[in-house]
Amino acid sequence: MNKEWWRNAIIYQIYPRSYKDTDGDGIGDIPGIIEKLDYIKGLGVDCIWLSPVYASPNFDNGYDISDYKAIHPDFGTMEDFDRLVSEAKARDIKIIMDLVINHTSDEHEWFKKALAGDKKYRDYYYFREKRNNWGSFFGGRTWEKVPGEDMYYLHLFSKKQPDLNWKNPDVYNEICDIMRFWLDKGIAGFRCDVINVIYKNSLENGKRRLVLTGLEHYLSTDGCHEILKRLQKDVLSKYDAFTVGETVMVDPDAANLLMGEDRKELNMVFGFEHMECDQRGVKWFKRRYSPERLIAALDKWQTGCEWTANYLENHDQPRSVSRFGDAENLRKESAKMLCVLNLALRGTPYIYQGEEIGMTNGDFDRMSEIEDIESKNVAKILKKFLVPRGAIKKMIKKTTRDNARTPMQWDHSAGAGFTDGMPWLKINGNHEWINVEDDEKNENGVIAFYKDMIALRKQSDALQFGDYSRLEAKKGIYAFVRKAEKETLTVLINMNGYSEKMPEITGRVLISNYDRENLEEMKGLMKPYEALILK
Ligand code: TEU
Repeated sequence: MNKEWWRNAIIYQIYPRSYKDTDGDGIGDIPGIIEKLDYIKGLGVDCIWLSPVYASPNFDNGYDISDYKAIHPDFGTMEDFDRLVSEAKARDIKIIMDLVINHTSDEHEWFKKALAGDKKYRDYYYFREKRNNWGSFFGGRTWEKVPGEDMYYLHLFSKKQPDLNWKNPDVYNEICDIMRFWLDKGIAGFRCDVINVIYKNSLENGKRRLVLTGLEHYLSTDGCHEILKRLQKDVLSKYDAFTVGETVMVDPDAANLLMGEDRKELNMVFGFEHMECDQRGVKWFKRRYSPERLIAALDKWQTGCEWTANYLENHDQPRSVSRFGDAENLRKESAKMLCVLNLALRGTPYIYQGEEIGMTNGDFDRMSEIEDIESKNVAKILKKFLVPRGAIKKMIKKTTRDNARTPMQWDHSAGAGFTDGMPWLKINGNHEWINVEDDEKNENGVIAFYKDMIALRKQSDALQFGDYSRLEAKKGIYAFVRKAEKETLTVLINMNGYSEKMPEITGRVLISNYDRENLEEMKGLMKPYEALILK
């Protein structure tokens, strides 16, 4: 295995809309990110993944791009972006951008021309007279009628996000050109949005499934592998650029085909199986979270893949403390435990903004406070099926992507230090006691723990590159060994919300979320959400 920079990098995801607003419009912006670069550097971050900052009508908050080479005015200007890259570089921080190429916005020039009847651009998308039965990722159907014509276009996501036709060589060339444009500006690579669904083999009807009928016609197709190889050869390799793919519905075998070192496609992928451990079929139908199921999914990927992209949060997922910990009574302990989990597994760790202070799910009271297009679509569908209002609200509140998108909590002031204006999404009331300023003052704060854990990881060969093997332990206790040539560390995590017997292990405590000096004081028991690393 080569030790490329991205293997031992700590990657921090920024959702720009919610990070830091400097002009009082209630929306985070690029100057805000620049302001916070020293903070980010201070955590020990090596690379920022920037969620979309491109021009967009924002129906899916930038994942619907109307101009790939322009910065959304909400976020600032191209000069601001260039300054961000150079200021980051001055601090030795790399930047990767979101590459959303399965679809464009319906307000993209290409689509507008296509709608106006321009043949060339019609072929950039999928226009058909007959619809198939495919289901959308956001619920409902995937074909939208073209006004005034007996014609429909395909959209796997919202109707504001028409799918690009990757069989068309012009589309390929356009995207190559866009990638070069940003790489020439000095970015280090891309996070590739839903990259394994871009190439549709056929538009035949799919086998009926509870969710995502049609999947077999576009999931990780040979055409997709082919495109990824070509992008690597024609563009990415020329810049030595890094890619992490967001890959839906893959298991480790499928993931390996997208990222194996010999495959020359992607460097790593985000899997979803561990994020699906608390759901039945679809994420809206939650089942009781069980640590064993989460551990099983993580272990499956750790053993099934040479390398993984590790994450417990992102802009699409509820907050991890609320989901896998106890946000009420043991918030800091759980946040620190999840930090150990995320950073001690083999692979590259991704930290989502706010995770480093243990931010919790949004405290939404009313459906009208929800902004997310997916949640709104799903609520509409549930209503059609006569699901009672209360039940809909409960489902949405638990699972909405807005849980992760509430503004970053910088301090306890009214605007949370995020904005002086009206925030675009409700600020969590708990910013009064969960915020960067207060946490940083506390030597037992979550941030301090993150810094320690990142520092520990950086000087440990075992944590950065070592092998992984799981140890036998009680239910809900995740015990594993990371072993490098000259170093062996044991990671012990009680993911239960209750005390549990600890496995028989000896060693010196390197880090502990309960401030343990040694193992003897534990008397064989691990406290709820207790995590340690031993040498
Ligand atoms: O997400 C793709 C995706 O399939 C899911 O994460 C999705 O958000 C949802 O949870 C399915 O139920 C990516 C982006 O991360 C997301 O923000 C975009 O909305 C989506 O692609 C479309 O570009």
